[in-house]
Amino acid sequence: MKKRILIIGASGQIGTELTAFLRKEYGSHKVIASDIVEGDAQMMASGPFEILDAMDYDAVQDVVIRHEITDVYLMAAMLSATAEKFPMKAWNLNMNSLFNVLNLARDKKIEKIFWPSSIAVFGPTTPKADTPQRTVMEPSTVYGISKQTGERWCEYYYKKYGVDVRSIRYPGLISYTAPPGGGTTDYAVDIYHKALKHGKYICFLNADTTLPMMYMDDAIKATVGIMQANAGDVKIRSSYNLAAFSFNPDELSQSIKKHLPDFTIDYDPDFRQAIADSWPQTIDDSEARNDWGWEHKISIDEMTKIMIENLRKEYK
Ligand code: AKB
Repeated sequence: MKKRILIIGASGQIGTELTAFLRKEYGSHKVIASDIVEGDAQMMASGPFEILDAMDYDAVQDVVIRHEITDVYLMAAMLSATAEKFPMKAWNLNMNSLFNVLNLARDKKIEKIFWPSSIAVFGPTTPKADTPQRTVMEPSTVYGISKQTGERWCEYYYKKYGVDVRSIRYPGLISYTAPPGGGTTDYAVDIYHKALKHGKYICFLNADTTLPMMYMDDAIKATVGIMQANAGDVKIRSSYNLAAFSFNPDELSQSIKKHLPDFTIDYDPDFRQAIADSWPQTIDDSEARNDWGWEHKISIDEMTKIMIENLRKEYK
């Protein structure tokens, strides 16, 4: 099978792990990583890398043609907290990058697209518990508005032009390799670093702020899983709800205390509290489970064990 993959935004939190996974799965030379900044040493050494601005249509097209790309994973985006500070920049990045790849697919220059959406598509009027796939969606953040709009465009390009675009609504993602950048769920990564480094953490969300979360390995499995699914099984072409578990900062701190009993947490909520308060607490992802066989593997406590074991090496 002639598959050649381009990852746009490969140097970020998800892109770093996705690149490593896809290079193992398909062979290093078939997976071209790209970003506006270089990736980590492992990424740069393990396969081709292109400096690429996701908003520059000609540059994206040039890389696609030169490397005979079939599949694009568009991971470049400005996340919720940063987007509130730079609304127009966030809108331009999140929308223009999507149109660039959708238009390349419409014009038959690529075959398949993965584009991530987010739980941020939901808003304060959405039911918070077991949030259904289809429900009230009135996002109140710039990031959420861009993701909801992107979902509508994905479905439109699928129906109107037959573009094979696939998407999932990521919850907060936790990993120990590349750091997250500018999200509201970032505390759930930072807390592990601070727990190991200082034994304490000051959280920018309140103790009882429950949000949907997932360990990165499961998120990568879902991402590659939906891309490998038979086209007929991918029935939703806007974006699929996806879930593993939900927790609040207090519950996460209890999980950390099982390994670091002296760990303490304090709370000093900032503007990100309002963003978190507008999002669901738990997600109904039964359509992803039924349509293309999604299942998560890793629990909160398993995640904590993995995070602490790996980050311990960094803070020795
Ligand atoms: C963020 O917090 O902005 C992201 C997301 C939930 O999409 N992690």
